[in-house]
Order: sequence, then C-alpha cells, then structure tokens
Amino acid sequence: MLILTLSRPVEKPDKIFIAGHRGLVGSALVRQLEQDGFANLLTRDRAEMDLRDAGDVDRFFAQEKPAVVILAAAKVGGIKANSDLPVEFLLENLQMQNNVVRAAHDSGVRKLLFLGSSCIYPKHAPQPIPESALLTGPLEPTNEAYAIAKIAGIKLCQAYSREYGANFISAMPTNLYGPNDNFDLVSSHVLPALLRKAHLAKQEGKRELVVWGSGQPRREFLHVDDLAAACVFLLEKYDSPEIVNIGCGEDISIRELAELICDVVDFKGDLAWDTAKPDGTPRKLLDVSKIHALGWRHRIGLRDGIARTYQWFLENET
Ligand code: GFB
Repeated sequence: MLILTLSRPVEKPDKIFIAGHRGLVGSALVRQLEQDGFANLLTRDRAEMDLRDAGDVDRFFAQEKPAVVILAAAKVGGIKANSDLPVEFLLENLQMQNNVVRAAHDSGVRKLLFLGSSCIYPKHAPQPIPESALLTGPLEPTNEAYAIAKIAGIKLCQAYSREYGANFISAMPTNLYGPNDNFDLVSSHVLPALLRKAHLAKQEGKRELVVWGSGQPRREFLHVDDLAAACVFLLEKYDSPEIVNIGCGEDISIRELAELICDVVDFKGDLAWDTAKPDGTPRKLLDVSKIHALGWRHRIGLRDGIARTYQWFLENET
C-alpha cells in the first residue's frame, strides 16, 4: 500500500541529528548547517552512542526525537582497506544504517538523508554514470562489500518511502576530500595519501614518490564543503526516494592527480609506479545532470581544493 505524507520542509529551528559528525562528511555538514543558520544541531560521539548497537540508537531517538537525520556515519576507507576488510565494511555499515534508518522511522523523523557512494554503480557502467545505472551489472571487486552495504541502505530508504510514505532521500557523492579526512598512508583514499606522501618526500629530500597502480584509472574529486552544500540544498528542496548523484562532472587520471599534488606541495622529484597495487575500477565519473537541473552546482575547483586541504593538513596533521 502506498501511503503519502505531506511533509513540512526542513526549517532552521528543526532539530537535526548528524550521525558521524567527526568524520570528513559529517564535520563539513555541521560547518555548512551552522553557516546557514540551523541552530538546533544534535551530535553524539562514538563513546556516547555506538551506532552499531540497536539499543543505544533506540534510546537516543526515543529521548531526543530529532526532526531530521543526516546519516553521514560509515566505515570508510581507500582501495586497500576496502579489499582487506570486507567483513567490517559490510557488517558495520549494515548495522549502523539499519539501526539509524529504522529508529528514525519508528520515532517519527520527518526527513532523512542517506549518503551512499559512487562505488554502488557497476564496474563497467557507462561514463558519465547516470543514476539509472544502479544494479545493471557486476560491481568492482575491491569495494564490493562496501557497495553492497550502501545499495542495501538505498533500498531500505526507498522501501520505507514506498511502504510507509517516509521522506527518506539518498544522495550518491563521488570521491570526496577535504578537512578531517583520513591521511593514513595505508587505509586512506588516494588524495589524502598522496598529499601526505608528497609532503614527507619533500621534507625528507627524497627524489621519488611511489604511487599505487598504473596511474591510468580516472576519478572525479569533489571538495567535501561542496558536498555539504549539496546536502543542505537537497534537504531543503528534494523530496523523492530516487537517488541523486553529487559530483563536479569532471575527472582526471591518477597520474594527473599525482602531478597536481606534487605541484601544490612543491615536491620536485619523480613519480614511480607500484603496479603490484590494484587499480580498482577503471573510471568513475558521475553524470550530474540531475542535480544541475535541480539548481545546484559545485564551486571549489580541484587545484584550489587541494591547496586548501594541504593547508589544513599542515595545521592539523603535522
Ligand atoms: O582513492 P582510492 O583508494 O579508492 O584509490 P577508489 C583510487 C586510485 O588511486 C586507485 C590509486 O587506482 C589506487 O590504486 N592510488 C595511487 C592510491 N596511489 C595511492 C595511494 O597511495 N593510496 C590509495 N588509497 N590509492 C574507493 C572505494 O575506491 O573509493 C570505496 O574503495 C569508496 O569503497 C571510495 O567508494 C570513494 O576510488 O578506487
């Protein structure tokens, strides 16, 4: 049965719970929401509430009764962490999202935004990847566990929407970077990893910087402040269970990214390629025509975004 609810728009005094507020995405969301005048933000540290624990989550929702939820909490990592830890990526993401989405519905949350990932799309999806490519082919094996968990999250939100009329929406960001990212050399994504590598290589006077894979794969990178702006835009303007891609609409090769990072960091040595490491999916560029048609576009160019992130890294991670 289809139950339609006439939902009130998201408004400034609404109590908004940001799950995962310490991470790359959650912290950017808090900054953006505060800047936009949302004053009633609700956050919980991991020590206060374990999102994998249904009891913890139920108690929190019963007590706080948020009006709006943004689910930015997730177990995330780069290509190596994803391929080494499929159990944790599958299980912990399913646990967190199942607990939060169910509790949100049970406690009467008016609107929920679920954050997916561009890795939900098939490995050989058409490029740029339209939203309609979901579930049309096999996934990239290095991040299949994470992708399956995220697809389950999308489907759960759509099921709540269809069965109970819930206003649960889902956005699919492309590869993100910015402040509060994980800059670990092993478990991180490529952009923060190469920033740290180039910084260390420069400091230590090295002649060479080792980059994983062949350098041929292509990726699209979006500054997390742009993502946060897009999320607030969707919260205020978008009320459909159909997924929406969020990206900048341009991609570059990993070789070009490495060269750009060396330039920003001012490392003048050579690049070397560790081809024993996986390339992952050959290309991941989102079709962003849907969010453009809705009226949103990114603002931060890649060089500027990398320079800002390097500055943040220097101030916070060294
Ligand atoms: O960012 P990344 O780890 O993840 O790797 P994915 C992107 C590309 O950069 C791969 C290469 O071709 C890597 O081999 N690369 C080069 C490096 N040097 C490095 C390095 O030092 N560190 C890392 N990490 N990569 C992830 C998924 O895929 O993207 C997640 O595993 C998620 O599930 C995320 O979807 C957005 O773009 O390949």
